[in-house]
Amino acid sequence: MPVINLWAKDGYLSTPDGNSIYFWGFAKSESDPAQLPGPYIIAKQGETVTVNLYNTLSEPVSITFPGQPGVTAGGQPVRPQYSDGKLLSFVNHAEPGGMMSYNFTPTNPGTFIYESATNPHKQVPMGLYGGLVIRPADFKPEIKEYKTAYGAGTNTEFDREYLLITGEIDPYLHRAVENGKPYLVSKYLPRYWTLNGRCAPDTMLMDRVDYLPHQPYGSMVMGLPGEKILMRYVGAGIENHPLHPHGAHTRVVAVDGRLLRNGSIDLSYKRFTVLVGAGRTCDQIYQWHGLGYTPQNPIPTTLPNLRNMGVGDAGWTMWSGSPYLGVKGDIPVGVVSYNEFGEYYFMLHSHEELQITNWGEFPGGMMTMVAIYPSLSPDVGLL
Ligand SMILES: [Cu+2]
Repeated sequence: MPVINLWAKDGYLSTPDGNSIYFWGFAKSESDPAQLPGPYIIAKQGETVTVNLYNTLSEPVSITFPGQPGVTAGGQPVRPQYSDGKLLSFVNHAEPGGMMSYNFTPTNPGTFIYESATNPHKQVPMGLYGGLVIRPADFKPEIKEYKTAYGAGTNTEFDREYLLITGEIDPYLHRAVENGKPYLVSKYLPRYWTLNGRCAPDTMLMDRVDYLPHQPYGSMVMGLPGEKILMRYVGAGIENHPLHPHGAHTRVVAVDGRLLRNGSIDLSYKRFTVLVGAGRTCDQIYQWHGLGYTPQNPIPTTLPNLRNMGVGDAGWTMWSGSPYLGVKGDIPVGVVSYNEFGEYYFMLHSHEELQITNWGEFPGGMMTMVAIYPSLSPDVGLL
């Protein structure tokens, strides 16, 4: 039975334009830093989960688990909390300095969110949210037919998986909270848009880089040609985000943790852009095949001329010097190629274009890359 401890704390986020932003987040322990998003919770269908919330913030905090039936707090069914006749929390909360213990037994596999249910218009955008993945009861990652998002026989097998959580930040409102002033949601105007708590280009950095102690999760999607890459989108902000990866459509297999299937009829569908709504989740399978790609016939492209190779004045390029996946070719003298393995990159981003800036500066914000490698360790892309 998994027992997860979450500590509600404050800290400072880092943005690629050099800003430092006060936020609230969940930490793994008393000594770990608050993080955005909170620690991923991975549990199994039918197995009871205990989440212990320790509140170090100056106001009450609670956690709700949308999509999970029968959640209890302190052993009783959760219920709204009032103070002087006013609603304080949608579920039982931990007082400042206090704790609250929640229990639930997931009945459905899928991708979900967990988030604050106390002043959620303020506490969720401040960062009190995280992703929750429920494995199907028959999940067995070492057997292909049983490494699925929704159970054997549901056409949701995957080779690798990534959790991509969207969010936005209004730095003025975060500063107001830092200074003990009211959070006026009517003035909400985000300037930063995040994937797994980071703005591009930080989204493409590895997990747990030292210089982003409060933002441990990267969102670089990596895979091999033809692999089934499961992308679990979670909309944690209060805005909607039209996301798409380039290179291939995705097949949407579930929405809000519910499989798109009616009995024996598979209702999954292919889309280029998927709207990740506030509070919603969406599971999709991405497969990159290329235009006629096979290992024997790598890619039938012609070499672009030098001007179109993305060779910059700074002496760097994302061009490997060859049109073939995994093959390196000649590049101009003095130019550094970042395609170390001859891999391909496809952008994955919000199509609401202000959202791919950092305070108006492009590129940034809600953007990352899908990298298709010629070979890759099977350990990459596991939650
Ligand atoms: Cu695009």
